[in-house]
Amino acid sequence: MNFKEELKQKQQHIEQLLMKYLPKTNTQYNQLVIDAMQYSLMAGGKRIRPIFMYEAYRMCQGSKEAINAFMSAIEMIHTSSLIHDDLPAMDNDDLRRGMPTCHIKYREDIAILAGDALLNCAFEIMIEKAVSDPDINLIKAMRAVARASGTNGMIGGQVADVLNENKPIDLDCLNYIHLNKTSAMIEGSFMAGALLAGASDEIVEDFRRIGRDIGLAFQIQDDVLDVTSTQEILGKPINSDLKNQKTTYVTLKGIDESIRIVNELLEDAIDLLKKFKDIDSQFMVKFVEYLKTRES
Ligand code: GRG
Repeated sequence: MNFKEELKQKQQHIEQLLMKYLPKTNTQYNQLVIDAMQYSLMAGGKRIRPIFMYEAYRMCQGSKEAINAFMSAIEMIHTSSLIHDDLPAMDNDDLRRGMPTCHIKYREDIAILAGDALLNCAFEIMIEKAVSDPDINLIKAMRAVARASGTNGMIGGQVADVLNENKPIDLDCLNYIHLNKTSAMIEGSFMAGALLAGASDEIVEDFRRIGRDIGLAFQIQDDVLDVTSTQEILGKPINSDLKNQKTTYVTLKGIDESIRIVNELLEDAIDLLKKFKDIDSQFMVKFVEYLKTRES
C-alpha cells in the first residue's frame, strides 16, 4: 500500500471512531446541538492529531483499547476550537473545511454550544476509559491532553493571538502564539500516545520535541498557504491574516525564508524520529515528508 492509501485508510478509521463516540440522544430537545457537533466533526479534516497520537502509541508498542477514545477526544477538542475560532467574535469566517462554518449553518448560539459540547464530550469519553481501566498511564495521557488544550497551551496561544490583532508584534510574541495555539495540541497528541503506551519520561520528551517542531512548521506553513493558496484548495478563505491585520512569519520573514524554516523544522523532526529506527517509524517519516509539500 502506498503512503496516500495508508493515510486515507487511517483517516477513514478515525472517522468511524468519531461516529461511534459522538453522543446519541433519545429526545428531540438536544438533537440540534448533536447535529451541529456531527456537522463540524465530520466535515472532512485531515485528522493529523489522532494520527500522530496513534503513531507515537504504536511506535511505543502500546496495547490499550483506550487509544481509540483518546484519538477521538483530541479530534473533538481540535474541532471545538475551530468552531469557536470561526465565530464572529474571533476570526469571523464563513467557510471551514470547504463548507459553511458551524455558526453559518446552525446559528451562533448553537455553534457556541456545539463547541462547548465537543470539548466536554472529549473529556467524558477519556474519563469513561479511566474509570473502566484505572491505570495511571491513562490519567497521565489525559493530563497531557488537558494541558495542551488549556491556558498554557492552545487557549493561551489564542488569547495572545486575538489580543495582538491589528498591531505589529515581534518574533518572540509570534512564536508564543504559534507554539501554544498550534504546536501545543500536536505535542500533546504525540505525548498522550506515548504515555498511553507506558513510555519512559525520556521517550515522552522525544515525542514532545517532535510535536513541537512539526507544530511550529505546520503553523508557519499555514501562514504561507494563507497568501499563496486558493480558497478552493484550502477549503477556507485566503488572506485571512491580512484581513485581521495579523503579524505572521510571512510578514516578518517573507515567503522564501518561511518555507526554509518549515523545511528545517521538519528535517529536525525526521532526525528525532531516526532514534526509533529499530521499530517501524516509516509511516511517520513519510508523513513528515508529505507535510513539506501539503497544499491544504
Ligand atoms: C475549545 C479548548 C477550546 C479552546 C478554543 C478558539 C480557540 C480556543 C483556539 C483556536 C485554536 C486554533 C484555531 C488554532 C489553529 C490551529 C490550526 C493550524 C488549525 C488548522 O488545523 P488543520 O489544518 O485543520 O489540522 P483540519 O481542518 O485539517 O482539521
